[in-house]
Amino acid sequence: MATIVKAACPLNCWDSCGFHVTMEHDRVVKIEGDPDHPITKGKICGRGRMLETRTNAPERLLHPLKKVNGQFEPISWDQALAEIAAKLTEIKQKYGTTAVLHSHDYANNGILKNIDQRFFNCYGGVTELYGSLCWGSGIEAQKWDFGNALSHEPNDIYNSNNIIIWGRNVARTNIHLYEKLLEVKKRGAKLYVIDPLYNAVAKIADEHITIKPGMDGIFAAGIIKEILRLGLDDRPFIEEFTYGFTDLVKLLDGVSLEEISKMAEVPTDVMTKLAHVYADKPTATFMGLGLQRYKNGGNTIRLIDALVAVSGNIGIPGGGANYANIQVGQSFAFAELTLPNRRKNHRQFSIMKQAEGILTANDPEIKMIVVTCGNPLTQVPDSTMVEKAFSSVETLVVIDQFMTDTAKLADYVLPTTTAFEEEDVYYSSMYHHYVNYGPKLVSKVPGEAKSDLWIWTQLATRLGFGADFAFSREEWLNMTLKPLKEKGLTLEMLKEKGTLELPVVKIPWHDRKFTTPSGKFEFTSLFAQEQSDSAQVTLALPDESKWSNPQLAEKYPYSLLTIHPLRSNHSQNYHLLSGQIKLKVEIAKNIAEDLGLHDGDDVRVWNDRGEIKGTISILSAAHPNTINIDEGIWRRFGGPVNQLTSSRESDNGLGSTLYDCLVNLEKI
Ligand SMILES: Nc1nc2c(c(=O)[nH]1)N[C@H]1C(S)=C(S)[C@@H](COP(=O)(O)OP(=O)(O)OC[C@H]3O[C@@H](n4cnc5c(=O)[nH]c(N)nc54)[C@H](O)[C@@H]3O)O[C@H]1N2
Ligand SMILES: Nc1nc2c(c(=O)[nH]1)N[C@H]1C(S)=C(S)[C@@H](COP(=O)(O)OP(=O)(O)OC[C@H]3O[C@@H](n4cnc5c(=O)[nH]c(N)nc54)[C@H](O)[C@@H]3O)O[C@H]1N2
Ligand code: SF4
Ligand SMILES: [Mo]
Repeated sequence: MATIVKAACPLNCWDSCGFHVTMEHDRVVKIEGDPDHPITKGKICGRGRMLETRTNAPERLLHPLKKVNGQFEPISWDQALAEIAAKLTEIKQKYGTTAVLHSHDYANNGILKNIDQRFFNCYGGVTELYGSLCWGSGIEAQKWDFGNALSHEPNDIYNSNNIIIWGRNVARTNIHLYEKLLEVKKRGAKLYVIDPLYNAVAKIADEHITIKPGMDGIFAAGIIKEILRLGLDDRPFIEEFTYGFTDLVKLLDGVSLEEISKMAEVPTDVMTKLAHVYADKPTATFMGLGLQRYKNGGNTIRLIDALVAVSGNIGIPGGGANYANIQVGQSFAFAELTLPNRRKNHRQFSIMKQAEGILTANDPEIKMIVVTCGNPLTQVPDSTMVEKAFSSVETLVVIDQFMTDTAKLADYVLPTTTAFEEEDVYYSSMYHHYVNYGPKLVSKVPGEAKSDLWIWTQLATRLGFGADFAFSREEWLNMTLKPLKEKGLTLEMLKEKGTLELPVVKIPWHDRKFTTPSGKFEFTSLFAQEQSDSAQVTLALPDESKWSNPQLAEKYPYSLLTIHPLRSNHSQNYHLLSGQIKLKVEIAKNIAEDLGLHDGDDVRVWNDRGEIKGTISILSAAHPNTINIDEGIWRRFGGPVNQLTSSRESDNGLGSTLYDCLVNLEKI
């Protein structure tokens, strides 16, 4: 008999949806939205629904595997754990614990997925990754400007006169914001989309502004210039609650609107128009993560923040510089779970440059890599280098559900459970402020798959710190939810309702108490000044553009974006999609005209880092000289696109430059 149970989406996504899962004979048969979820209200996307396929897929990894003479052989858990534990012990004795690299990413938003960090801290501290391929530059930028990266609660959008969607592909990546946009538009709010691609949200906009990739900071500077020229700025806010305004004015005086227009490839009157839009308060700005994956990513977000500040749209209902909502993640006691003070040694590589780190590390060299919740062979930039690095170490251990490109390289592959096969609590610090409960729904998991938590507990026991892992799931969760309990929110309440509203600030900075060193919004960052000399916001450029590197732009005239796929969360679904998967190279109309290309033509896309082959699809309204190839595609389907991308870090060192990428293209 079928039953319907509440559960939650585990995927790394803005929306963090509530689910209704239909169960039959201990099997997940269907996934739908939970109509009672206050934000997601019964609507979910195809990636969520496909978790049923992921769970029941015949391609699931069923047994621990060991590579012997280049071939995988199934082995028992006992053997796998004993051999991995023995290696970890030997490495610790011979080289020290930092000879182990823990490579991880964001594949699953479960709180208990962080237990791997507890393991490595108790082991003694390994080489960890810092920064983020995803959102690192922008978060750091907002820390400098405001003191934290906070967003308005989703329903505050009903207070906005105007909404600017700035480089966020909401119809694809943040579907509940898209739903809200449809609603507020009906109520009369105006919608502006700034994006090089004419994506599905641009289609419903009152105006779509196409821009040269990577030029948004400069473009924001142009809008600020117009606001100031027209006297549309919020002078009382600037005078009382900001620091460093004269530095900003000096910066803007050094560049003309015409120069900005030429570089951003947007007409000057668009900047004038947007100056009026920002002054017609409240105007809400929703930044995406795409626009900060450039060398100048931090400065881009800082200039957009500055625009929101100068126009007086900070701390007011319906306004905001909405980028991430870090206060959601900050609601939990992660240090209790991960025990950072247990590590004795520590070394860090940036997540972007993990391959370089592996290849050049000495004292000690990297002897072992353990991959959890990540697929670096497809997702990390400069994949040729990543493959070289990951192939170079003595022992590579990958914990995954499927035989990914990364898993194929491994010496040991450990099969893990999917979301419905274990209990966890899911949250996302990207959009809304609700935390969801995910019960264990399937009692008999396929093959010998085990949860990540079980694997770490077993290894801890074998390495002599099992006592640090002697807790039940309930105890682990209570440990991490302790700060909520103090506010009257318990795990029992969460289990009962399926979701809980976190006690976070709904209109950030409404009290004008910024958590920067000056207590003000900082156009010039005192926090950054303490760390480096990059305190002042600048009109920084991407690394790969005709303005910053004309020779390169001559050789590689097209900007390559590699945005997130519609039907997969990154690399997670490609192998499960029906039909033949073809690598689609989407190109702006002018490229097709210049090169005489037509839909369906086969092309080669290349730069100094690598090449990719695929099939042309012409985008009639994309910004000239722009190309897109969706990211995440596996090697066997023609990927990964990261063969073309650069591992450089962004200006503030914490973000990627995945979209800061020039290429050339030819018909084959
Ligand atoms: N379907 C789907 N949804 C997802 C994911 C997925 O893989 N698939 N992944 C989830 C994750 S982890 C994340 S981080 C989010 C990301 O969510 P988004 O930020 O929405 O997604 P991205 O694909 O990173 O890029 C979004 C947009 O940025 C635009 N863009 C790129 N460069 C520039 C630029 O220089 N200027 C401007 N103005 N726009 C630019 C692109 O054209 C694209 O429309 O999505 C989440 N949701
Ligand atoms: N070119 C380009 N590259 C990009 C991006 C881009 O826009 N363009 N986007 C970047 C962004 S925003 C992000 S967030 C990263 C994402 O990068 P990743 O997090 O590495 O990508 P995913 O494909 O989501 O997941 C990686 C693997 O985790 C496995 N997995 C899923 N659940 C679990 C689990 O519970 N336990 C374990 N052990 N494994 C699990 C999946 O099967 C999958 O193989 O990619 C980045 N890379
Ligand atoms: S992937 Fe995102 S939108 Fe889709 S079901 Fe999961 S949380 Fe919701
Ligand atoms: Mo991401």
